[in-house]
Amino acid sequence: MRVTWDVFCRVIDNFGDIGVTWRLAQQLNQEHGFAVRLWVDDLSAFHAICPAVSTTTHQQTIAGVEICWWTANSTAVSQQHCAQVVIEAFACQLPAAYINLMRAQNNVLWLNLEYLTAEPWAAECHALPSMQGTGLQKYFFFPGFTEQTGGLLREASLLSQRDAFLTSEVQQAEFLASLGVQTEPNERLISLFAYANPALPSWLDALSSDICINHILLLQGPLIPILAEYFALPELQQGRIYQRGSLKVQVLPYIQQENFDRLLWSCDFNCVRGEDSFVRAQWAAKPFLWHIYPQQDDAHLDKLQAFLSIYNKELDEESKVALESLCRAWNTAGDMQQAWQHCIKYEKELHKHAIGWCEQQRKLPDLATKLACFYQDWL
Ligand code: TRH
Repeated sequence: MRVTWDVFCRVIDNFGDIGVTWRLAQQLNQEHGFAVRLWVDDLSAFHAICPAVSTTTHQQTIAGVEICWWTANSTAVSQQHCAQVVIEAFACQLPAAYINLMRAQNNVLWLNLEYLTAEPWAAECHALPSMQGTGLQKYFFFPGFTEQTGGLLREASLLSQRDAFLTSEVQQAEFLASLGVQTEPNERLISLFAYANPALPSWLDALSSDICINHILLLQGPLIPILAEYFALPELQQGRIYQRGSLKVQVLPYIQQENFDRLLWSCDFNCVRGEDSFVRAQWAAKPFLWHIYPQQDDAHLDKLQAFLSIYNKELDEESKVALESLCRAWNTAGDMQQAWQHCIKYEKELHKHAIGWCEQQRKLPDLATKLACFYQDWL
């Protein structure tokens, strides 16, 4: 009998919650042989990144994972048996009826998968149990960048797939053509995925007065109206190229999550956000700029600094200062024009560094493997 895992996901906003849990569910099934159910309360967000998902079906199986629609008034959860391992993603709060099933079963491993942070306290809290009012224990599982944390999501074949893709010009050209993208020699290809960002226009000014062409591939999201305003247009059409000086902008459609990596691999520079795309940019091993999810009281700025402190450790002083200024400008509505012009001088160093960081991180066990080992040890 296969060990059963239930992963619960509430889509708070955006795609990160489903993005992370969907990758994790597939990996637990495909690489570790577990029978995995993924409970999701919002199938439309899921459908946007995985078009095979039907938004009206209560139970469906995709890529070996049973997907269950978790609705507020649905009794589906309470009618089912509970799994041997239960992952509550990002403190999404399990239904009371399900917790009762866990109590009745009496030998269930209950884990809360936390948000990713490089702050040192994550390692201190990782894998700690906490007694719940119900008498059950819940363990806190922190993804992270060190041996002392729960690792990062990384499929076993991800980096070999990346390397094969990058050595095949045909594959790269076919992939970009499938998105309607044609590139000219010597263009800098930039993916752009971020929250509404007041620093964007000053960066666009810098890109438009550059000596090389900067071709932005703009992902779906709140930057589209900001770009439309920049070009003084009511809206931007998908696929069309908008140009100002050395800046070219092209809006992409939603990309299937499995192709999201190919997009990052194809670009020379990636702007990512949140949690999942942020991690994927690190596996792409290209220079990147992170727009961190904004939190109250600017708590995210500590999180940003904690990451930069470990990411930049091996970077030479000049590139480090330049990259940190750029990241701060991007995340604090600063002047991107100056910060970019300075930082891009170190493009080669930053690329080399991104490769080194990726090599360093790949030596650590990935999140799904760490979870599977944790379960084995718990038994
Ligand atoms: O969407 P996000 O902003 O998610 C955020 C963060 O996870 C944040 O920490 C959390 O608190 C908040 O959600 C609720 O960014 P993130 O994490 O990069 O997730 C985006 C996912 O969407 C990622 O898996 C890539 C995927 N995606 C596609 O597959 N295709 C697309 O076209 C787009 C735009 C996104």
